[in-house]
Amino acid sequence: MALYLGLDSSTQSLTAVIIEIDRDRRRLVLETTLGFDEELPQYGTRHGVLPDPDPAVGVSPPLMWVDALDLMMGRLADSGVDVREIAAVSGSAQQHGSVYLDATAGTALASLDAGTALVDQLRGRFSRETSPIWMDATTAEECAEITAAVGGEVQLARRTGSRAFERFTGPQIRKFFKRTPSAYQHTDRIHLVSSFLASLLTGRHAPLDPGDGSGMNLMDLAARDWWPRAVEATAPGLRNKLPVIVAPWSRVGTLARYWQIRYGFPAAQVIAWTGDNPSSLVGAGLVEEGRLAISLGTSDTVFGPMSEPRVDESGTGHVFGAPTGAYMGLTCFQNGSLAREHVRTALGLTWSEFSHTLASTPPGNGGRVMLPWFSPEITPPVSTPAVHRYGPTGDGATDVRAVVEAQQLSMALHSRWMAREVDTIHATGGAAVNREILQVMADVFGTSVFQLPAGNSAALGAALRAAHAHLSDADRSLTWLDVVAGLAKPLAISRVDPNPDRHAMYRDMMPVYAACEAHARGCGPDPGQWLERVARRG
Ligand code: XUL
Repeated sequence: MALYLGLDSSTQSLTAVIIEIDRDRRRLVLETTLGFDEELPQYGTRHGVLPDPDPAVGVSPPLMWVDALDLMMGRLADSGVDVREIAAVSGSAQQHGSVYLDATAGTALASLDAGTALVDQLRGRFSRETSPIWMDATTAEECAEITAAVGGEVQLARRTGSRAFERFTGPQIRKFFKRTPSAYQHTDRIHLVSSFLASLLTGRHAPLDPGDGSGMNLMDLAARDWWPRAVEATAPGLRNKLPVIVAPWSRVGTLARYWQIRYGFPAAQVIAWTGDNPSSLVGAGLVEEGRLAISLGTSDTVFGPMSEPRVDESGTGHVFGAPTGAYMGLTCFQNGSLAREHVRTALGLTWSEFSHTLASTPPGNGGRVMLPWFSPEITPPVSTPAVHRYGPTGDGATDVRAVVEAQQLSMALHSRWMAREVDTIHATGGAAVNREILQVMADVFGTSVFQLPAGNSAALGAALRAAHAHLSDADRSLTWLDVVAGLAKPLAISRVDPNPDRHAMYRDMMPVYAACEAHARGCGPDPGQWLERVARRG
């Protein structure tokens, strides 16, 4: 029997998935999640983020991720699963977030003492106590400076896969260097959350993979290595503080003696960690072009595999490296689950009442549109949070439909740059269990939508990537399709088909929705007359 462990450190929680892959057996053995706010309240986070009066600030305590990893590994050892059978481990983490370590951290990692909690051995070794994460939108100035220094937006997007984004690691590093030069000077290593957690597993500074590396505005997408011009434009001496970039299937070490002695894990191989979205690509079974995945998590993301990088020069989306060695396109929306939750709690509804309300309101919402920008939005770029409403006044029920329709219309509109015919969508993330939301998705996109068997496709993807790397050693002909078969296949019974009339209605509504977005952002006329037409049709 061979077991593979996948971990995913997301904004709000840490999930572990263990799978078994044998010649004639493949199964999900265990999936378990640890919520940061609930299980580690001493860090004072809300939804995994430190509260701040400025909605543009998004930072988390890196020690909380250390504590969570230790807690989770202990929990796995006590779960009844024979962890000694784990052959390989990999993981993923929220993208773009960065961890700043001083020069003592390398020695601490190399000499971890199994008798002392991990968190006590890492405390005091950070040159920056908090980590900026993907929800941070405070680096507009640094984005402009880096863009200008490398020769403009188009050049930056062509080279790195994305124009400058405020949450991307390069602009965040630049801001740290400008605001606190001595703390920057004192920084020996800057990790992504993914390579930081891999370092804790192996007991030495881990490299990072091109999938997560391409979310930094620092990596040359084609060369899969640092782009010197962007690195120099970001901060002095940065090259020496960055990890090396390795192929996504690389072994970056074995589980350190800390994990072996403290919890009884074997010296399993540790495979390079990546970002949650690249890992989800594998966990959603999307190892070849032709299908899209939509993840409904803290962020909502639309993504799909690309055999060749088709960079979005309009500046909406990103091209990242994929775990298969190819590429992936992605568009990210910040107002995902927290916006849905905002509407639900404001109305005092349970999730099942939320679904029921969605099902009982008319598609098109009688010409009501809401732009649910409860926090700053990434797509389209909105720096000051505000909820905009258009069309007739509604009640609570119309708000439920409005938030879901706006999210789906926005995803369909802003993923067009990926220029693909979509015939099937694989839905993942917490809200993918909600069939009423999947129905709106199917109707807006005009395609069938399937739900995936594992709740957390990033953690499942990590386990599958660990298996791929380990099994490829013995069988060089092993394909990615062989690896994901049976485990990352959508559930046939979960299929939701689009209704042709409703799809036609949403197609007509799309330009009206786009006009509302443009008006709310101060770059378009009042869409009132078009909304009246939608209302009459509904
Ligand atoms: C992707 C992004 C988010 C985070 C969330 O670009 O910013 O999806 O990865 O974990």
